[in-house]
Order: sequence, then structure tokens, then C-alpha cells
Amino acid sequence: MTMSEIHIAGTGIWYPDEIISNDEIVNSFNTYVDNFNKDNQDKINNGELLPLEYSSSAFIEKASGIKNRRVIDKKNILDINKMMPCVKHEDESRLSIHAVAGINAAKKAMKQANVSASDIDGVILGTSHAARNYPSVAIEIQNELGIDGYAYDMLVGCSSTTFAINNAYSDIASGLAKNILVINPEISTPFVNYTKRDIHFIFGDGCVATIVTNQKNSDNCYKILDRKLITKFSNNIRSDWSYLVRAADDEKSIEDLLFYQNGNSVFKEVCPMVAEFITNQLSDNNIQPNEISKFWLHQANARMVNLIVSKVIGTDDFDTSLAPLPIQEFGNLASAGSMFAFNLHNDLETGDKGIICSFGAGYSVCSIIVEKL
Ligand code: CO8
Repeated sequence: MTMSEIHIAGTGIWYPDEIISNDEIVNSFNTYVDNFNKDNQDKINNGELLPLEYSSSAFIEKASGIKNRRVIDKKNILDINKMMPCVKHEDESRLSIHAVAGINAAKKAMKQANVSASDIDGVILGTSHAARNYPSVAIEIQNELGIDGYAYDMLVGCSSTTFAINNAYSDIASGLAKNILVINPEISTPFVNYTKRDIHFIFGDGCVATIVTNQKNSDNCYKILDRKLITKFSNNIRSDWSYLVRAADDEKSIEDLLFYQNGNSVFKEVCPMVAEFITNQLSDNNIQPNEISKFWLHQANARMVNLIVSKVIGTDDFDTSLAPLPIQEFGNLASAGSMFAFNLHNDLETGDKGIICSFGAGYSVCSIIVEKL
């Protein structure tokens, strides 16, 4: 079997109904700031504490491109006495929150790819945060959808989606499977510290599913031309939450264990790294940058997307449709962002080429060149 026979034949997305605008998230945050500064006035006055500073919608839109985000629980996120969504513990009496989102997206992807449960040989679920330790959510979804074969979960931060597609490709190329369902739920808001002004605006909740196959049953097939992956260790995006928390005997609060990042360093280090990575990949495949009709890039920051594309094509004068920005309406969807962009903007003509590329925690980068059949 050659590389040219494996396709992305269908995708599906799920996202919550509830929307939080920049003004709403800023209003909640700034009320928290007022209360915090008032409650701690003495400590602030005698220099023990620094006052918290306001957030602003103008900063958020300028720094990130985000206007709105979709979330699983708007009311409790905006409630300054809670500042997090309310969820239930994982429990054997009901489907996991990741499974519900995953099944929803998977059904749409299967319909678009024209495959049924009996056609699927494996389910690979990639996400930034495991819903629980075991059993794998992928196996739960496999069971719900009535799929035979194998299923497993994997974690690669913001590259979980593309790394999972890559695994699916390898399994198909090796002859292990014909059709694989890749599912990427990213329910990030429970892990966001809404009291931190540099983080509170970034993430939304969503899920994408993709059918990777060596069949051609769909009229919206994209042939995978090339895959390229790299990882390089960095502490700039980190979360130390783990099963070890219960037994750890040194001091860390739950807040200390949540997602945190040095966003500015990530921006400065990752943009050139990804631009060079894509440029080399195109050159290795004898493809000119101007032959790429669509850049479906990781949705962490609109400025990052535009900067990377401009470095690859050699100009910042390009039509905004070249690099879709679902981040504007959905926020950062962790690993689901690049395939969300693909799902929403993939009306290419036969022979047109595009690039799906994730980058994020790890650092991890995976770039996939595709061609519309
Ligand atoms: N309102 C007003 N001012 C603010 C705010 C705010 N909300 N936030 C920060 N500021 C201030 C800062 O304090 C700073 O002030 P000063 O200059 O006085 O120090 C000033 O604004 C500028 O701050 P920055 O330099 O930090 O601003 P940037 O222009 O760098 O923008 C971003 C910040 C938007 C975070 C930007 O750096 C960015 O997007 N970087 C890329 C980050 C990235 O790609 N991260 C990957 C994350 S996703 C991932 O990998 C997977 C993680 C898994 C999911 C986790 C789910 C919880």
C-alpha cells in the first residue's frame, strides 16, 4: 500500500450552545478584581499584596483574535463566586462528558464519510486532558457506537488531534485497519483559572471527529500526501495535575496544578519553529507554498496563525480565507482547533492542496499535507 491511498473522508464537530462574549467574561473578571482588591485593601496598602488589574475586551481581541467562546456552563463560569463550570464526577452510571461530545461529533463524521459502525476497525481518542484514568473513553465510545476492533486514548496536548490522525494513518498503512474513527473532545473550561487575567479569556469547549480510511466512499475525500511530526521539551505550557496529587506530600494548591503558560515565550518560540517546519515539509514534497489553498492551523491565537502563514508564503498580504480563524467564535479549542478549521472551511476543488498543522504543549507539532480528490 502506498501513502497516496489513505484519506480523510469525513469530519464532524460538536460544540455547546452557550456563548460567552469578551464583554461578558471581562465583566465577570473585573467584578472579581474589584471584590478581591476591596477584601485585601489593607494588605495592598501595606505592600504585602499587589492589587489585581482589570482585563479588557479590546486587549483580548487584539492579543488573541478571540471574540466569543462556546462553553458547557456559562452561568457558573461567569458567577464570581464559582468561576468554573459545574460538572459531575465521572461515574459508571452515565456516559462520560467526553463520550457524549465524542459520540455527537463521531456520528456526523461517519455520515459525511459514508461509513457505518461495522466498517470501523478502531477508535483513537486524542485529547489534552483525560476525563478519567480508565477505562479509556475511546472504548466507552466504541461500545456505545457498536464498533468492533480496538480503541484507546492518547494525550499529546494541543497536538493530540493530528497525532491521533497520524496513528490512524500508520495503522491503515501497516494493514492493521481500513477505517479508523479519530475523536478529539476538548472540554477545557473546567481546567481554566478564571481568576487569572492572562488566561481567563482563552479557552472554549468543543469536539471534532475524523474518519481516516483507505476507502473512497465519500464525495468529500482528502488524500493524505505527507505527515511530519516533531516534539521538543518545554515547560512553557504546563499542568502538573495527576493521580500523584493524592499522595504528594509537598505543598501545591489545586490552582497551582491547573493549566498555565508563558504565552509570550510560546508565541516567540513556536511561530518560527512551525513556519520553518512547514516550509521544510513543503520543500521535501516539492510543493511550492503558493500551491497551498488552505492553512488549517492550530487555533491558539489569530496573530500566530497569520504570522506563520506569512512566513511560509513570504508575504503578509493574503486573503483571510487562506487561513481560517474559528478561534474568533469558538476560542482556543486545544487540539481540536485545526480540524475544527478544516471541518468549517474545506470546500476545495479537486487537486487543491491544504495543510493541517497543530502546535502546542510539549512542545509538539504535527503537519499533514492533504489534496482534495
Ligand atoms: N487584559 C488586559 N491586559 C492583559 C490581559 C488581559 N486579559 N492579560 C495580560 N495582559 C497584560 C499583561 O499583563 C502584559 O502587561 P505588561 O506589558 O504590563 O507586563 C500585557 O498585557 C501584554 O501581555 P502578554 O505579553 O502576555 O500578551 P501577548 O501579546 O503575548 O498575548 C497571549 C497573550 C494571547 C496569551 C499570547 O501570548 C498567546 O496567545 N500566546 C500563544 C499561546 C499558545 O499558543 N499557547 C498554546 C496553548 S494551548 C495548548 O497548547 C494546549 C493546552 C491544553 C489546553 C488547556 C486547557 C485549560
